[in-house]
Amino acid sequence: MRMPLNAFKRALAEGRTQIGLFLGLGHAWSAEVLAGCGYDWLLIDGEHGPNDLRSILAQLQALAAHAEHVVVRTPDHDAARIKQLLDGGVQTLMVPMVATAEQAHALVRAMHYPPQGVRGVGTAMARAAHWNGVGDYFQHADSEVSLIVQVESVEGLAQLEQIAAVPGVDGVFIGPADLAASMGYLGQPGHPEVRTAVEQALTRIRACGKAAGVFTADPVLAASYQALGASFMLVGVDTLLLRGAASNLAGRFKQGAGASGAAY
Ligand code: 3PY
Ligand code: MG
Repeated sequence: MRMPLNAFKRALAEGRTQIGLFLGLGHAWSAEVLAGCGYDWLLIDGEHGPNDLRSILAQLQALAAHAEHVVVRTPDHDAARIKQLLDGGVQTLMVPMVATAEQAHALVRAMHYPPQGVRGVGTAMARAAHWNGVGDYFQHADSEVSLIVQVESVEGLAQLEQIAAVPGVDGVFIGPADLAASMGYLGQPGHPEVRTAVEQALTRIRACGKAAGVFTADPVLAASYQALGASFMLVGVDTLLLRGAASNLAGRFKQGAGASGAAY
């Protein structure tokens, strides 16, 4: 048995556009429903979504037969949790709240085996290695993992070039909601100053030669971010799609129904 290649990592390196969807419902069933809809990647959200290791594993299993690349967003920077997710078969991690190059270096170390990193060895228990069934696992494990760091604070923007330059960081993803909060505009990710900061950040990331990513549920904004060089985007959230569709249906029959809420 051979180690699967990380097609998403290659797409980011080659600048091929990757359109993705947030999975926040936290269940294998809904994750499987969303497979085959046409997205290039699906993000299982362990930061805000109601997920633990077992629910993430169940979603990975449900999505294994499908073409979408599955990325998992961690709740934090914990190296032990990162080890469990990699052992569970996640190849690409998105890590929130990265504000310094030191943090990015520590995350890269957590994802790599010694001597480059500090990832512990436990392939007998690892789905990623098909429980020692992948003969060449150690040859390829380090090169097939991929790290996306989220920069989403004023502090992080100040160190953007240094963060993007860290070897092992494959992409930098701007989080407009947290960035807005950090800039003093809590709940206003579409505020003109936040939008300008996002646009400048995307251009700066591209100038560093790294893949630039961002979330927006607004297709017009998504197109303008793409024009600025964003190559991987999250363009929607499963919870909001469900709520929006359900609210709109009710609105066709009942007055006062139909509002689907904010985009994120
Ligand atoms: C944010 O907007 O803060 C996110 O983390 C996702 O886009
Ligand atoms: Mg965020």
